Amino acid sequence: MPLHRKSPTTTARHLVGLAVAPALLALAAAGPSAAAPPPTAEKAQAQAAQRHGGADTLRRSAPRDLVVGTAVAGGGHHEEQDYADPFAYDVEYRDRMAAEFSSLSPENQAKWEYIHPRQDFYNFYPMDAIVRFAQENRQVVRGHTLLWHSQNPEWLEEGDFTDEELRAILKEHIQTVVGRYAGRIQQWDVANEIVKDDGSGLRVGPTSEGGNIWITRLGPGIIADAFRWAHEADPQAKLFLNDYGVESVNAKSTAYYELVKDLKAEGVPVDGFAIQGHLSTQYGFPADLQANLQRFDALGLETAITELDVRMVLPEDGIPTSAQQAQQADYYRRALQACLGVEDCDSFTIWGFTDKYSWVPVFFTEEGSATVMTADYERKPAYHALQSTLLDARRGAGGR
Ligand code: 9MR
Repeated sequence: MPLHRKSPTTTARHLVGLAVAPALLALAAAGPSAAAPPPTAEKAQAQAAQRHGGADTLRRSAPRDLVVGTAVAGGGHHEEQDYADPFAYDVEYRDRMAAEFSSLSPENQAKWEYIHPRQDFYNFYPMDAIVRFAQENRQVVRGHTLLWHSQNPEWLEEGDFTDEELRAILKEHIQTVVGRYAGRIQQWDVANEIVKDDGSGLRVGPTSEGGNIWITRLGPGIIADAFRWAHEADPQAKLFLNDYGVESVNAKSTAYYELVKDLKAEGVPVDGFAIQGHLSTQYGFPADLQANLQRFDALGLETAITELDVRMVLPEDGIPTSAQQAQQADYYRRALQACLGVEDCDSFTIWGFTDKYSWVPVFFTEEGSATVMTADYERKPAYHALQSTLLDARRGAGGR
């Protein structure tokens, strides 16, 4: 499969079509030392790049029309671990994140329970810090997430609200959060994981059983409203549906395919379909990933890989064998190739880049080693697989 991306003509069209802060995207692609950053950021960048491999990074290896992202560790499972908030306190982590990536996704910091912990109070501090860091380091940001069944605050789930009140609460939240970061977010995961795992329909049901409170109480029309409100609050941001288990052409991804067609037919401002990509080497690689992305691309949507990691069942000593490492590298490479092979797949994000902070061992007791760097930031074969694939694409595309 040629790893090349688009002809110069389509690229130009494509970039023009990117209403989302094109200046931001160009800067992110150019890397940390492009243009003139503020002096302090420039100095910090240079030092970080010096310490961690200079130009030898993922963002510097990528074709210019692809951003390479990571989740920014903080909140969620991190709060139960024996370390301080990684993003706030781990300097080496921050340096490497600046040097390696051109896109950042708040892992938990923009979820309802963090950013809106009480009905009358928003805690913007952690998300503000991420957005500021991204600006200083010439990175774009993916917002995550606005309408989800999980990580909602107690006041919301336990509250005694009428349907009308709930609708007003969602609208106010979206307008407030999206509005606050307007112009500074490249893509928003507006609706996250809204389809049932078996693809049989939307997540309607009690919240205790994974039901989506918004869709259950307000009906499926609330999805279109959420996209409309987000678009009003930030017309530049690209608005996405995002889910796991939709890597292949299967019942769940097909449910999204049908949903997107309906939303587009109604004129709803949905711009993209994102595949999370939480993979495990104990299952086969989803060989039809590119074909699946392609069918959404053919509907006129942007696509993205938003949360890639590749976990594995570890041997007793906890150290992956070289065969396991090679298999993991192969999965990372193929996931990236699938995105590179689809014209409007412009955003490729891994869900954390070091095992030091990965969510995987916390949620899957037997599995681990899911990211591209060890806990000591050593680059694994998976890192090199990503880097060489990016470089191939860059060269194949005439230096883009
Ligand atoms: O990585 C996140 C972890 O820190 C949280 O504890 C967890 C709680 O559900 O959510 C993790 O992130 C999820 C993401 O928001 C949506 N897709 C699945 C991710 C992994 O569970």
